[in-house]
Amino acid sequence: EEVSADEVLDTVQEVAFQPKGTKYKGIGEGKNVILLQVEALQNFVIGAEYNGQVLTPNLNALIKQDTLYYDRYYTNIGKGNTADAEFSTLNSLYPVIDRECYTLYEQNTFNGLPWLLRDKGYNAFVIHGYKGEFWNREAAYPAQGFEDFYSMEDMEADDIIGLGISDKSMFKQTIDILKEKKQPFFSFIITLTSHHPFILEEEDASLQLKEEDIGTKFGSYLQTVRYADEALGQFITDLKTAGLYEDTVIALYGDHHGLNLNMDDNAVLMEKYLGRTYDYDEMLRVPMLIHVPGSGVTDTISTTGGQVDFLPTIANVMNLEISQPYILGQDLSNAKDGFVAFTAYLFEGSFIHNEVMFEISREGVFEGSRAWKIGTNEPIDASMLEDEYKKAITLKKTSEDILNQNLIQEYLNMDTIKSED
Ligand code: GP9
Repeated sequence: EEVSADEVLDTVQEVAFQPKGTKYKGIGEGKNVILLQVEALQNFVIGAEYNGQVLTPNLNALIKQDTLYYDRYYTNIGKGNTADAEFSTLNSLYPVIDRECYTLYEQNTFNGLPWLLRDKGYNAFVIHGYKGEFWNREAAYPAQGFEDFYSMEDMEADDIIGLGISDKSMFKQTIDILKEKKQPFFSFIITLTSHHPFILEEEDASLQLKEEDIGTKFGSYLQTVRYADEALGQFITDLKTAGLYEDTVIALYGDHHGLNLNMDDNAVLMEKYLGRTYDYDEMLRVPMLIHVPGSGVTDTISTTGGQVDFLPTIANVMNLEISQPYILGQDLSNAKDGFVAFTAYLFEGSFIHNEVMFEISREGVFEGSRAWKIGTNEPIDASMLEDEYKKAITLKKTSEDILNQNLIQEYLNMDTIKSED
């Protein structure tokens, strides 16, 4: 049965209120925005070494200066993997498990990050080195607010790795595109090379793998992460050379896991590497950072959050006003209580609340669920967490109501009528 728009709004205000506070508000205001979604980038590689080598030297350097680094950030994708990571990030809504949101809600009205920046005079476009039609991106991007989409068909396919154009070539071509753009711009860039099954030619692979890791998904994954990090490092250097760096906010996050704990020998190899059980909290944890050159602001923010929180978080940094109420995430720079609900890889009702992870039973019912403390894997009595479980279900259900009834459109229309009166 359909819930009324008022009821949905009441629920949103009950379960997803915005924190008060103005920390880091407007520190990036007016600058260009480059948003990088990095394929399969998990958080455990950040600041880490493997076999005596630093895995992500360029990301580490970026985090050290002028960067807000959110280190308890999780992917909350649905069926649409990479595309749902985009969708949730741009709109602060939860995806669904039936199909990618870009197809299900292609015709809906949205008012996410591209629209908010366009309201401020930005030009918003996407760059991605794979087929434009994949995940229905080409068709879905106009409603998302993007004015242009540079896909594989629009770029030079001069260096192909795996599915499409290599990150190094894509970034090189991106510089040429950015140089031509009127500023301020919002460039959403989706990388590709660290895509499963993580295959690189020998000349592109610069890590020295241990004998026992050669040919494993774990070892190959690390190789492609290192490649993506090198591509990113070169991109930042090239932005500086092009005179585009100083006036550009660079935000970055991972879309989803690379190493599924239920596949290959990932669980065993990751446990060996991490020195503790590789569980869902680590598998679903991705880095997120907002780099504001010249801001003098460097901080690690450990409030739990997910892609659903990105929009309010960047809106605070860029001083953007979100004028419609259907926002299910919160500004992580000012929030104290962090919560994220999961849709894929775990059954609905699973969540992380601050330092506790809850996994609903494999039958999808509350009884028989498990919970543990993040970081130590110490078991926690899951039967105590029914309220949070209900909140996870409500958040998911509310997102579906908003999307199925196209409520953002209804709200924006109402608003236009009001202002015309
Ligand atoms: C393809 C890329 C990968 O365009 O974004 O998507 P995935 O298979 O990871 O969902």
